[in-house]
Amino acid sequence: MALERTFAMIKPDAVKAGNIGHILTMIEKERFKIIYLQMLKLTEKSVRLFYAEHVEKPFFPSLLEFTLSGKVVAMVLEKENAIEDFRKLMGATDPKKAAKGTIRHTYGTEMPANAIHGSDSRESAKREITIFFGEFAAIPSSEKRNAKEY
Ligand code: DGI
Repeated sequence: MALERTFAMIKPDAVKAGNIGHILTMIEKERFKIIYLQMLKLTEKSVRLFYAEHVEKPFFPSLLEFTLSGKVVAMVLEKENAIEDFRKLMGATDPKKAAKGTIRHTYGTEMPANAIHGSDSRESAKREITIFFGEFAAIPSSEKRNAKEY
């Protein structure tokens, strides 16, 4: 199976609770390679772009406030089948419904504070990686002649 990249983001609830290290450990234990990583505070404009599909939803104001409430850790992860495997490692959107052993079950609390984001398709992975790290970052190492990213 081909290498694939996904976009992941540790959300402000997990950053504030001191769980960056624990979450990175779970990610690395599952053999995802961290290709890019940046800690930053989002702006309202970037949240509206990132969550474009949700801006009209009733929960968007609370999602916006939550996402702006502190720093996040944005990452590009690489692995075979990365997108689907990372969704499994995250667990269901609502931490109360997420399976045991998943990141959201372990570190999420109550919606929208679910600790982690992960792209839900190839198309969204490319879009989200490009927003944070540029188009080059979305291309897997196996498709690059000179992969010097890690
Ligand atoms: O891809 P996911 O993060 O699992 O889920 P999503 O793309 O449907 O929603 C994006 C985020 O918006 C999600 O991580 C938490 C928040 N959210 C989604 N549905 C609800 C919600 N927040 C509240 N308060 N209520 C919702 O129904």
